[in-house]
Amino acid sequence: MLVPLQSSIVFASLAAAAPAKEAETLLKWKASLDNKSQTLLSSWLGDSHCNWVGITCDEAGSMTNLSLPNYVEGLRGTLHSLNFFSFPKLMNLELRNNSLYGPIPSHIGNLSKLIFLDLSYNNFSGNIPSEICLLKSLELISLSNNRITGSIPQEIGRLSSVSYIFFNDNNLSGPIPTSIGSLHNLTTVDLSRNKLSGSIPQKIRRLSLATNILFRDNNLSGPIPTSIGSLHNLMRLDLGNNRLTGHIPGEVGMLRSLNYIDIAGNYLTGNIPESIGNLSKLELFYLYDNKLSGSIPSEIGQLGSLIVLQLLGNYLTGVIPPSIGNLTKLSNLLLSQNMLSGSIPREVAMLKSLSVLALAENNFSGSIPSEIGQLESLSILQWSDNYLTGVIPASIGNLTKLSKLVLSQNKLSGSIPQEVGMLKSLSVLVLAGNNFSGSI
Ligand SMILES: *[C@@H]1O[C@H](CO)[C@@H](O)[C@H](O)[C@H]1NC(C)=O
Ligand SMILES: *[C@@H]1O[C@H](CO)[C@@H](O)[C@H](O)[C@H]1NC(C)=O
Ligand SMILES: *[C@@H]1O[C@H](CO)[C@@H](O)[C@H](O)[C@H]1NC(C)=O
Ligand SMILES: *[C@@H]1O[C@H](CO)[C@@H](O)[C@H](O)[C@H]1NC(C)=O
Ligand SMILES: *[C@@H]1O[C@H](CO)[C@@H](O)[C@H](O)[C@H]1NC(C)=O
Ligand SMILES: *[C@@H]1O[C@H](CO)[C@@H](O)[C@H](O)[C@H]1NC(C)=O
Ligand SMILES: *[C@@H]1O[C@H](CO)[C@@H](O)[C@H](O)[C@H]1NC(C)=O
Ligand SMILES: *[C@@H]1O[C@H](CO)[C@@H](O)[C@H](O)[C@H]1NC(C)=O
Ligand SMILES: *[C@@H]1O[C@H](CO)[C@@H](O)[C@H](O)[C@H]1NC(C)=O
Ligand SMILES: *[C@@H]1O[C@H](CO)[C@@H](O)[C@H](O)[C@H]1NC(C)=O
Ligand SMILES: *[C@@H]1O[C@H](CO)[C@@H](O)[C@H](O)[C@H]1NC(C)=O
Ligand SMILES: CC(=O)N[C@H]1CO[C@H](CO)[C@@H](O)[C@@H]1O
Repeated sequence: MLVPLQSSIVFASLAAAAPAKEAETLLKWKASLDNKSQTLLSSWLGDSHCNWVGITCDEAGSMTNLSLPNYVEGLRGTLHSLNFFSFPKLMNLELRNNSLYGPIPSHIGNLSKLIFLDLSYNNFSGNIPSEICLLKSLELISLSNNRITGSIPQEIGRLSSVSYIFFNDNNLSGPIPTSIGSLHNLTTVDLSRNKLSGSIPQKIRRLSLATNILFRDNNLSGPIPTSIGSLHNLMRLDLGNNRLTGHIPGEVGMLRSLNYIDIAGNYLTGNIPESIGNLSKLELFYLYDNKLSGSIPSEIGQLGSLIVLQLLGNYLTGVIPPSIGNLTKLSNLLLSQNMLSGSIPREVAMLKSLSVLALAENNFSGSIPSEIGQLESLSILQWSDNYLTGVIPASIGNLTKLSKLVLSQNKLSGSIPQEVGMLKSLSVLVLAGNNFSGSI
C-alpha cells in the first residue's frame, strides 16, 4: 500500500512543477516588456496562469495556447526571457500584430508540440533560426511582415506537417531551398516581397497539394520550371516582378484549377502557349511587361471565366483573334504597347462586361467599329498611337459611363460627332494628332 501511494505523490508533485515553472517564466517575460505591455497583462498575477488573459491550459494545468494577438503597439519587448523550454505542451503560439522586436530565439526549437506559430506583423529581426525546423508538428508558420534577414534554412524540408508558410514581407535573401519539395502537405507558401534570388526549384513538382504559390517581388532568375504542370490543385500562381527568363512552359496548361496567374514584370520570351486554352477557371491573367512575341493564340477564346487580361508591354504581333468575343465576363483588356496590327475585330462588341479597353501604341489600322456603342459598361477607351482611319462613329454617344476617351495620334478624319459632347461621365478627351475637320 505504502509504495504506490508514495509514487503517486511523486507524480503529483512533478505534474505541479511544470505549470509552476510556466507561471514563473511568463511573469519573468512580462517584467521584461515595457510598462504599457505590463498594464495590458495586468491579469498576469500569482501562479494560476491558466486563468490569465491569452492563456489556455489542458486538464493537467499545462499551457497549450499562448495567444495575445492584435495589441498593435501594445506588447513591446523581446522574446529573450520567454524560455520556451518551460512550455512542453504548447500547441499554439500567437503573438501576431504587436511591437515585439529582436531575434526569434533558437530555443523555439524546444516547443516540440507546437502546431500553430504566428509571429507576423511585429518588428522581429535577425535570421530564421534553423532550430525552428525541429518543430515536426507545425502546421502553420507565419513570420510575415517583420524585418527578418538572412536565408531560409535548408532544413525547412523537415517541417513535414506544415500546410501554410508565410515568410512574405521581410528582407530574406539567398535561394529558395530545394528541400521545400519535401513538404508534401504544403498548400500555401508566400515568400513575396523579400530579396530571394536563384531559380525556382524543379522539386516544386512534389507539392501536389499546393493551392497558392506566391513568390512575387523578389529577385528570382532562371526559367519557370516545366515541372510546375504537376501542381493540379494550384489556384494562385504569383511570380510577378522577378527576373525570370525563358519561355512560358506549355505545361502551364495542365494547371486546371488555376484561377489567378501573375508572371508580369519578368524577362520571359517566346510565345504565349496555346495550352492556356485549357485554363477554364482562370479569372485573372497578368503577363504584362515581359518580352513575349508571336501572336495572341486564338485559344484565348476558351477562357470563359476570364475577367482581367493584361498583355501590355510585350512584343506581340498579329491580330486580335476574333475568338476574343467569347470572353463575356472580361472587364479589363489591356493590350497596349505591343506590335499588334490589323483592324479591331467587330467581335470586341460582344464583350458586354468590358470597362477598360486599352489598345494604345500598337499598329492597328482600319476604322473604329460602330458596334463599339454596344459596350455600355465601358469607362476607359485608350486607343492612341495607332493607324486608325475613318470617322468616330456616332454610336459612341451610347457609352454613358465613358470617362476617358483617348484617340490621339491616329489617322482619324471627318468631323467630331456631337454625341461626344453628350457623354456625361467624360473627364478626359484627347483627340490630338488626327485629321479631323469641321468644328467641335
Ligand atoms: C515604468 O514603471 C516603473 C515602475 O513603475 C517606473 O519606475 C518607470 O519610470 C516607468 N517607465 C516609464 C517609461 O513610464
Ligand atoms: C487560443 O486562444 C485564443 C484566444 O483565447 C482562441 O481564440 C483560440 O481558439 C485558442 N486556440 C486553441 C488552439 O486553443
Ligand atoms: C492589428 O490589430 C488592429 C487592432 O486590433 C487591427 O485593427 C488591425 O487590422 C490588425 N492588423 C493586422 C495586420 O492584423
Ligand atoms: C519597428 O522598428 C522601427 C525602427 O526601430 C520603428 O521605427 C518602428 O516604429 C517599429 N515598428 C513597430 C511596429 O514597433
Ligand atoms: C530591408 O533592408 C533595407 C536595407 O538593406 C532597408 O532599407 C529596408 O527597410 C529593409 N526592409 C525591411 C522590411 O526590413
Ligand atoms: C498530412 O496531412 C494529413 C491530413 O491532414 C495527415 O493525416 C498527415 O499525417 C500529414 N502528413 C504529415 C507528413 O504530417
Ligand atoms: C538581383 O540580382 C541581380 C543579378 O542577378 C543583381 O545585380 C541585383 O543587385 C539583385 N538585386 C537585389 C535587390 O538583390
Ligand atoms: C489541353 O487540353 C487538350 C484537350 O482538352 C489536351 O489534348 C491537351 O493535351 C491539353 N494540354 C495541356 C497542356 O494540358
Ligand atoms: C467559346 O467558348 C466555348 C465555351 O467556353 C468554347 O467551347 C468555344 O470553343 C469557344 N469558342 C472559341 C472560338 O474560342
Ligand atoms: C507598323 O506599321 C508601320 C506602318 O504601317 C510599318 O512600317 C511597321 O513595319 C509596322 N510594324 C509592325 C511590327 O507591324
Ligand atoms: C445603343 O444602345 C442601345 C441600347 O441602349 C442598343 O440597342 C443599340 O444597339 C446601341 N447602338 C449602337 C449603335 O451600338
Ligand atoms: C529538450 C530540448 O529540445 N532542449 C533544447 C532547447 O533548446 C536549446 C537551444 O536550442 C537546446 O540546446 C536544447 O537542447
